[in-house]
Amino acid sequence: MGSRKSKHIIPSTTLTEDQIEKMCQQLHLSPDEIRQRHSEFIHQYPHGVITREQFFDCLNEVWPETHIDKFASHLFATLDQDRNGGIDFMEYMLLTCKLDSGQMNVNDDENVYLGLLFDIFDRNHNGYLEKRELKPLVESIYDLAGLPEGERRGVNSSHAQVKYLLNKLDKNGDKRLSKQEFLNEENWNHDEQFGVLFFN
Ligand SMILES: [Ca+2]
Ligand SMILES: [Ca+2]
Ligand SMILES: [Ca+2]
Repeated sequence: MGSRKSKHIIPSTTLTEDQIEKMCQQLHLSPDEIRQRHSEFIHQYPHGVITREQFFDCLNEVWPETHIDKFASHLFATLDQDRNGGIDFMEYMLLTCKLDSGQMNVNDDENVYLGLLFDIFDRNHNGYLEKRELKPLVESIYDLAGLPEGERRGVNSSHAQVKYLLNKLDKNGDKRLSKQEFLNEENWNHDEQFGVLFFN
């Protein structure tokens, strides 16, 4: 899994006026802000792209003690929208602007985090987290929280946790979680089982 090569990347280190205009509309930034962010990006990534390896290294720095591989793969796949194996400036900006401005219809950091998790794990982009999408979500949370494999059994197995999450969050009983159900903060704040993992 880790040996996938970044083969189809055509790095671009320049921005065209068309791209700037498009980004201004999409990201609600001024052309100057975009040029500034772009020059910072190129300073850090001179080839104009964040490779899979660089991305994993970066997350490893954030979570040095944990197994981030699965989570990093999901996050990378979400960010690499054109699936060319690298994160270009536009793809990078889509994420950072979302995080900066709380464009996920939420106001605080916890919810931006949840919103991002939702987007990452809604792999078929249908606006719902289904059972098969909740399992990798639970496993990634466990990885990030550093829960040892030996403790992921019984009530802590991913199967049991998916059931638990659905029981708790699926308010309309359709066996899947809408973004609204998933982002309902009330459900998380006082949750002893998952609240602790999510918000520590
Ligand atoms: Ca890409
Ligand atoms: Ca889905
Ligand atoms: Ca539901």
